[in-house]
This record gives sequence, structure tokens and C-alpha cells, in this order.
Amino acid sequence: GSAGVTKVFTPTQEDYQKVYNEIAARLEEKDDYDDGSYGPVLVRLAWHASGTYDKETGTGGSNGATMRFAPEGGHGANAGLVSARDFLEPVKAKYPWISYSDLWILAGVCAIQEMQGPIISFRPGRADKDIAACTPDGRLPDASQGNKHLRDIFYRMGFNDQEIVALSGAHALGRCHTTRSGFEGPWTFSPTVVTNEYYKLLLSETWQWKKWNGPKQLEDKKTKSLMMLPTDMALVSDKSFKQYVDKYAKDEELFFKDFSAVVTKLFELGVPFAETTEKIIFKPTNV
Ligand code: CCH
Repeated sequence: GSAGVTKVFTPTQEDYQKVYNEIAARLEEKDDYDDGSYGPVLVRLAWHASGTYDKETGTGGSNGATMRFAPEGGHGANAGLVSARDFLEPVKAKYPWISYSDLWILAGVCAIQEMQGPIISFRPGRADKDIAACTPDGRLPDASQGNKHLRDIFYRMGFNDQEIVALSGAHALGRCHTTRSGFEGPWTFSPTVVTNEYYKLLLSETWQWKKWNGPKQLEDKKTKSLMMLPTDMALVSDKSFKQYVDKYAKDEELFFKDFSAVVTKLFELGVPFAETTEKIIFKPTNV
């Protein structure tokens, strides 16, 4: 017989689509959170798992899911992301063969597509690492700073100015929470739909400092219901950044194309894929 031989489950593309569909169903079902969706916070989880990457040392990035452990989960930048990780626990329980690190990225892909964003290709193969692989604090951007800081942080990951601006369009989604970052409010009037509204509003509104006791942030003069962070404003005050803000504000199709490419790059930073790993294109459930 085959005593001693353990059969390893090798998931197919269909198996990954099942995980996608499970996350999409939970997004649909749990609509009593924030602005009606866990989508934005799932995107932020995938971004913070990936955005720790350092190209010089090859450390950080989405391969590892080390935010599960207190040293990294407790970083100020990760405040509130426990709600995204908890949202995914029942999915992990149902499909235990998927690593947390693949699951968090797959959930980010699913959230973007289900919120009417572009198709984002996905490659599996991330492995969970232990607590020793936690990254040091300070690798994610600090919203109170400006253009130099943005370049320091994103060049460290291997991005250029165009890619920094394209990635920032994710702030069409979600909101700031005083209980998490200290900042307050959404960037757009449609925080659960992927659009190029972030760029349009950056250019069309008059942004003034909000008068309050919280950290320095801007509000739109007209309705005072939208916000921008100091780092968001750096994209229009810096000439090299602003040329891309202008392009994406005018052309949503171009933004979708560039956003898809740069998000794939972000989500794959530092992941040692096998040569044979194929790209998976998930079918959205809402079309
Ligand atoms: Fe962001 N982001 N982000 N962000 N972010 C916040 C929320 C979201 C910065 C700061 C903040 C990206 C880039 C930056 C999302 C995606 C991306 C918050 C509020 C702060 C502060 C957190 C809170 O209070 O809950 C800074 C600085 C940068 C610098 O570039 C990039 C890149 C992405 C993804 C590609 C999303 C989505 C949210 C909304 C989360 C939610 O819970 O609604």
C-alpha cells in the first residue's frame, strides 16, 4: 500500500474562485458596517500587508501575513485592521488550505472587483511566516507628512511617481476613523465604489484646514463633509505628482488600467512565486 504517503491538496483555479465567491457573499451579507461595506477595510488590509516591503533587504511584503502577531498588528498604522482580519476568519475556517497571506490579498482583489473596480489578476503561493518575520514599525506612510516622505516610503518599495499617484486613487474608497488614525471622514461621496472621484475632487474643490482639536487635515469648503490628508494634498502641490492627478481626473479608463497594474505589483512585492504559477482572473459576482 501507500502507507506513509500523505496526499497534499493542490487547489485549482476553481478552488480559488470558490474562496472569492465566499468573500463576495460575506461582503453582500454584512452590509451594516461603516458606509455599508467591509470592502474598503479589506483593501486597506491587503495594502498594509504588502506595503511593508523593502526592496534593499527583501523583507516585508504580503508573503507572511505577519500582521497576525502583536508586534506588527499593534503598529499605529494597523489600528482597526483587526476588523478586516476577523471578517475573513470564517472564510479561512471553511477553506483551511489557503494561507492567511494569500487570503488577505485575494480578499483585497475581491473587494476591488466587487466594488465595481477593474479586474485585478491574482497569483497564489504566499506562505505564512512566524512572529520573527514581523517588520519594524515605520514602514507605512505617515499621513501628516508631505511629498518627500511619500517618495521615501514608496521608492523603498520600488514604485515611481506615476505609480504613487495611481495607488493613491484607492482613497476613493472608505474613510478615516478618529478611533483608528485620529483623522475623520471620507474622501468621496461614494466610498464603496471604485471611481476616479478622488482625483476629480482634489482638483475641483477648495480645500481648507479643518478647525478642530484633531490632527491637521483638510475639508472641502463647500460641504465640509469630505476630507483630504496632508499626504493627499502633496499630490497636487508637487508638479511631478500633479501631472498624473490631471490625467486620472480626466480619464477614468486610464486610471482603471494603471490602478489594476500597480495594485497587482503592490500585492506581489517580495513574493517568490514558482515559475509555473499562472495568473488567475476571478469572475466578479455582480455582473
Ligand atoms: Fe490609505 N489611509 N493611505 N491607502 N487607505 C487610510 C484609509 C484607507 C494613507 C493613510 C490613510 C494608501 C495610501 C495611503 C486605503 C487604501 C490605501 C487612513 C484612515 C489613513 C490615515 C484609517 C482609519 O482611520 O481607519 C497614507 C498616508 C497613504 C500614503 O500614500 C494606498 C496606497 C492604499 C491602497 C492601494 C483605504 C481603502 C482606506 C479606507 C479604510 C477604511 O476602513 O475605510
